[in-house]
Amino acid sequence: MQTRAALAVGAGKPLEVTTVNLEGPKAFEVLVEIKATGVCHTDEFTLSGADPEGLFPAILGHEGAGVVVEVGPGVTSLKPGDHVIPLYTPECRQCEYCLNPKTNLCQSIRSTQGQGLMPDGTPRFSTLDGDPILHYMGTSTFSNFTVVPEIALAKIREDAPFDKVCYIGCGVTTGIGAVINTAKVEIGSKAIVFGLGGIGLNVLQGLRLAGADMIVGVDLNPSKVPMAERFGMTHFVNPAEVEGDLVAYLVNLTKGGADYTFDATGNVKVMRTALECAHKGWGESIIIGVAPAGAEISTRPFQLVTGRSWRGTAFGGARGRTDVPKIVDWYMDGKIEIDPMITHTMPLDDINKAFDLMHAGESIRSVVIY
Ligand code: NAD
Ligand code: DAO
Ligand code: ZN
Repeated sequence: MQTRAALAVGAGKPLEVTTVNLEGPKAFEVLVEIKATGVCHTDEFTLSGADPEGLFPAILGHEGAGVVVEVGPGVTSLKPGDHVIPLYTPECRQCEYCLNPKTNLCQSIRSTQGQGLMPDGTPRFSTLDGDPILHYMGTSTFSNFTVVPEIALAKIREDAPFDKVCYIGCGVTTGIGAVINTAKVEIGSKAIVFGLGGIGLNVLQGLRLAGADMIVGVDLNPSKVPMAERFGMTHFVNPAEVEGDLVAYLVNLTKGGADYTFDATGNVKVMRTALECAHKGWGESIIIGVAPAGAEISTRPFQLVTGRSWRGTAFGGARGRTDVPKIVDWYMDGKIEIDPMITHTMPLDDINKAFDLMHAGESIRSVVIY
């Protein structure tokens, strides 16, 4: 078949909205009509050329929602008409990783996914001239139709609006999951969230859901405050306005340090601050932000000797086929909010505007509606 898609032709170049060829699903694969997709910083990271693993030409996009059109041989868990969210972290339920309750990093299709290929080692997309086009994060949601492995699709309820729940495909699950699955925050905790963007806001609402008492937000941009308060922030700190040492200020504010801190900036200096303002003896600091290629974190080892721990999380520690449908239910039941964070929507033809809005700091999430 043919489908409209936004093609990433090379690093630093705008996406080209065009028609491409798409082969049907092979064994254990599913053809999905994408109805809506968020545009995330990770797409921008790859498109900009900053991602050392970025491959071109490719169809980017990893935050989508849509409907199953056709299933390949051997597919048993999905049928045409099912509503789904593609998962860049699959859940095969069989590999060594899936069988270990300590991780969500299913490895069963990791190597081909990283090469922009389907699990059989070939792409399904090609140009109208027949040249191969690579997949991205196993999802390629910047195409109206895409082929995804069965193990990388979460089946969701049919009354959930695609243009909102697509955000659960990355940002919502990453932020809330970091609190619930990774940190396992207890009722009454004190927490500090560094970075109040699309991920940090979801950490805030995860903390509110978990019953944290004190939720401190830290951001250099004070325009983030109204939205952050709406999502549960109880105190705001702008590092640019703190005189003296930021760690000492935050330790004082939290009366000894926070039980949990979260980095949602991707800045390694911020990650150090986050670790060091966690409470002596038990404080945990969770790294969510993805740092630039080659960047390294550092602290004095005594920070860890004295009981702080440093951890990280991918996709909020969520096992997508199991957890994503539950998060969709939380949204539909009013336990979490998504709508205010979707600040802009646009048709596929205007997808480059989503990147412009992101660069200008004007959007939290832009969503392309097909
Ligand atoms: P964003 O740009 O929307 O938000 C980042 C926020 O950090 C902004 O509000 C900015 O003002 C603030 N900030 C920047 N430097 C700061 C500093 N020195 N001190 C305090 N605040 C500062 O980005 P986002 O979409 O929220 O993503 C945040 C990070 O999470 C990115 O690095 C992204 O790649 C990463 N991410 C990780 C995962 C995962 O699974 N681990 C998933 C998605 C995104
Ligand atoms: O299993 O080795 C692996 C790779 C897991 C990838 C996890 C990616 C998490 C962060 C990327 C940002 C997602 C939008
Ligand atoms: Zn697995």
